[in-house]
Amino acid sequence: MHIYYSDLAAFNSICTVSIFVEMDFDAVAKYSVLHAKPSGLTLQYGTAGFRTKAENLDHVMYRMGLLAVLRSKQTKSTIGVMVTASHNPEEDNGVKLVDPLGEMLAPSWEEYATCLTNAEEQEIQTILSDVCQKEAVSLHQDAFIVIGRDTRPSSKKLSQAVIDGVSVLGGQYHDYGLVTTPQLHYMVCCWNTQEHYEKATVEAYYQKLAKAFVELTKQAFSPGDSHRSLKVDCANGIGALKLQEMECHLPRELLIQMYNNGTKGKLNHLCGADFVKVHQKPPQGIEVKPNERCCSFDGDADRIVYFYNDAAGHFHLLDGDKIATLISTFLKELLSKVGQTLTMAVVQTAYANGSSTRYLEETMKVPVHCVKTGVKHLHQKAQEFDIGVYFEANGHGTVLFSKAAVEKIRHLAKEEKDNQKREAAKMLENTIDLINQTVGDAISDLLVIEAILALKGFTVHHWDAMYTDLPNRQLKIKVADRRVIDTADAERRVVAPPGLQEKIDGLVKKYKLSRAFVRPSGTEDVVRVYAEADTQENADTLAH
Ligand code: 16G
Ligand code: MG
Repeated sequence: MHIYYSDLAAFNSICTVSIFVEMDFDAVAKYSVLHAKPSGLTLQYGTAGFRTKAENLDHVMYRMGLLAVLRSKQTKSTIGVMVTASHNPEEDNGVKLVDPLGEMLAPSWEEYATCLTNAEEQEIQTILSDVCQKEAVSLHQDAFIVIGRDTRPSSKKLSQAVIDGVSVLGGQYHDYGLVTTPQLHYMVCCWNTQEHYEKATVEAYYQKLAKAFVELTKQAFSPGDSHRSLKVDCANGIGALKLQEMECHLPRELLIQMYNNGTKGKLNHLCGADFVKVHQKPPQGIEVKPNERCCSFDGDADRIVYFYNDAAGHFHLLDGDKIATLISTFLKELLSKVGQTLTMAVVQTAYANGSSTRYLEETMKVPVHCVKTGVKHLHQKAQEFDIGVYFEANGHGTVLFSKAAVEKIRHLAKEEKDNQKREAAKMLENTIDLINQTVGDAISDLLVIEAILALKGFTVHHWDAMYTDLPNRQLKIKVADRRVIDTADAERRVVAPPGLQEKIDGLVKKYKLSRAFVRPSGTEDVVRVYAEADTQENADTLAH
């Protein structure tokens, strides 16, 4: 692994011998001018970091480079900076910081990020000093930052601005260049927990996943079997490049055909997981034959949804809820074979289809918890269990295994005398190795899902038939100030403005199997509406 120093780092060592002891504010100021903030612009570190038009982000990137160095010094760990705007249009971009174990940035630091981003140039110094003081950042401590970016035309230049910020504070860095968001999260975790994870290279990531996939599916594929083929819509994004690299390591029994690989279409335009989920139809650029299993990644490959058209030409979506159900059913079956009483739960948000919740609780007898929208909330809740399966309906999710559960499973996979139990434990062990536990990962999730379907001998139709989604509708509405809406109970109830919840309750009562909520978006200046009911017509009317 090489560590790169930019010319700025060299500049620092010449200009300020004392860089590791105190901040070189002259250099910070000099480079702040080169990464000037457009006047009057205010941004907020939201659910998934900063996101806006790429042309307004140069100063944000530079300042996030600065902040990443302080966070790295404070945590005495490697910190990640990912340049991406996920499923947003190509003209947008964004950035988020990744904390030591590959998780989202701590909330108090989100506030510093917002404050630093909106500061005028002459205030930067004070804010940096304040953060150091409040968080007891030791400037003597070394800082190491890993950086990644998606395929947007603006990403390369913006990640250079991050590097400027890192270097001006004397931080060292490694630029992974083009990677998926979950790959960068995984790399951060590798750097900080080297005894548990493989080497912090993208190649090692492929090898680890491929090995686990081959081991897990050993019994599923027999020689002479026909291929299991899967069509993947890569949203014209980074997922195409990285899935292609992954594919070289996979067994030939799994035939992956990639579409929207970025050579023709525009990123996220009429394709990708968000498009498919929101519009409930197949993406452009892919020919969907009846009953063919297809899936869509989003622009930075941290979400995946499956879909197919049935023989009558009807579109079927298998979203994050269906994925959570498939995975948790599989895990529960293995756990009962192993004969272990490990706690397992599924974590969802208010967007989870009512049918999925009912199926999990009533048929599968798996406890379900509902939390606020946003990966960090799901991740946190899932950590409370030996096995926490979390998915947002939009297709972002993963499975977390507690340290104790991993140890127990690995021990059984080696030492258990009963053949059947040992084999089940081995399958659990391979599932642990196949899943990216740092964050939702489209490539890793795809492999987990394909392995389970192959092992169960399931077609996409079998999987879909586990339960039937209630018809639902999502709308977004522009209002003067979305912040007047305040919610409680994991966003399922409105507490302000007064009277609104009563009105919603009154409407919901008019329909069967109905449910509805409104919440202010954390990523766009809109209010979101969700409604479900017994028929599509009723769900639509209720939402409107
Ligand atoms: C972000 C979140 C996603 C959430 C979505 C909600 C992360 C990494 N991503 O994309 O989890 O579902 O925002 O957006 O946290 P909204 O608040 O605009 O509905
Ligand atoms: Mg994404």
